[in-house]
Amino acid sequence: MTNNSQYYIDLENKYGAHNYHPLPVVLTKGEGVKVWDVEGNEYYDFLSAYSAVNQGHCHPKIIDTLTKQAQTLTLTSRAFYSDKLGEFEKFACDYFGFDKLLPMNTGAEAVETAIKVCRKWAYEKKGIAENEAQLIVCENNFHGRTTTIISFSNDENARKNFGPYTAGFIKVEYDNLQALEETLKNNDKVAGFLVEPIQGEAGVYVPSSGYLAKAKALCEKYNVLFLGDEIQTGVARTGKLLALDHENVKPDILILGKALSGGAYPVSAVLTTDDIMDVIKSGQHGSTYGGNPLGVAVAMTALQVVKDENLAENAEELGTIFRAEMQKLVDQYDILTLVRGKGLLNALVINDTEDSDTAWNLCVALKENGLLAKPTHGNIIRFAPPLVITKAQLAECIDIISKTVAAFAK
Ligand code: IF1
Repeated sequence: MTNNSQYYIDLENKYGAHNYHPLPVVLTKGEGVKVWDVEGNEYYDFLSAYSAVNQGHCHPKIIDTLTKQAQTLTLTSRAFYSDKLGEFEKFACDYFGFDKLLPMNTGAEAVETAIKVCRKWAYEKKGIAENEAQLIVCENNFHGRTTTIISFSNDENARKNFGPYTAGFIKVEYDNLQALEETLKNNDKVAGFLVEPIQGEAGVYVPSSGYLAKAKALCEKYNVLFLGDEIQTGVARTGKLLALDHENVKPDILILGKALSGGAYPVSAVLTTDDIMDVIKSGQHGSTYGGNPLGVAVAMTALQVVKDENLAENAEELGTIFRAEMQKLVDQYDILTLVRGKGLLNALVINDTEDSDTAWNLCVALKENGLLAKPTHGNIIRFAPPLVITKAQLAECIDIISKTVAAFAK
């Protein structure tokens, strides 16, 4: 044990795979919107573990449920029933308005589950010939890291030298209804359309107003399932319970992860109708830890907290303030190009070439000033604090960002 950050960084460098490039900060404690490093420095967390910690770090109610359930029963496997899983399934189905739920652990697993359900539906309900189903996905998507999911990524870094790739995916441009309709019209083998309501990894790219609703209508027209990946956008992040709620779109298959369990334990899920979920029979899909009592107990409390603390409303209100304040900076400083986002999922686009390290350097400077954020593709900084942030705290954070940008612009 030491309070020297470099010691922990060196350990990870020596013994860990080098599959990440973290900011040089070593965290040891979190509470609400704040985290602390091993040297005792305090920071506002403006990443929220990529929107998994919407309810704030170590939320007392979530940790209380976690602790109690951990002392009672943690894992049964699905070989037996538990007194928690059915309660969670009912709770989440009522909460999001679906008939049935299939629990998994990570986001990527839930995406895989949705793809499997969709393909099986295509063969058994839509009548597509075996092995011929196609899924439409969007360019610059991010849905996870499994071999199948990276097969339909166009991020070379995520994809290269991991082949051979899984077949059966067609890429269309995001936010382009014409491209979507062309593909649907010319291909009767399409089973589903998999889409992020806001593209996170691509740089918090918000599609044109009406895109998602019209895409859903096109899916209905061509008898294709609409698969909404709300792993990052869901559970109040964008100012509504689901980002699709902004356009009153109900996906045929809803994919959730991350904040579904408030950062305390990995829980993901796929929700859909009785008719669609009906294609999955005994032995055809599952996971040892999926739906375990500890995870589902935590998820129920995490969802309850979102309602009790009006996190969607808070995200909507504070997000509007945040973007207005960032817009002032954009107007004032050449170093910033624009701000965009919804609710408390926002991004500042830095005015520099894609391969410059300006966004990275700004994040290092923000860290020195007490705020943690991470650059994403193409010189963009994502800002996504826990949704429990107060107006006063947000004002402090805007101050930190303003000062940092001002010092940088000199
Ligand atoms: C990493 C990004 C965020 C997701 C959507 C599925 C998954 C994710 C829409 C898979 C995961 C993460 C994972 C994370 C970085 C991150 C991310 F920058 F890559 F895009 F959040 F913005 N669908 N997103 O965003 O979920 O299997 O990870 O639980 O470290 O790779 P997972």
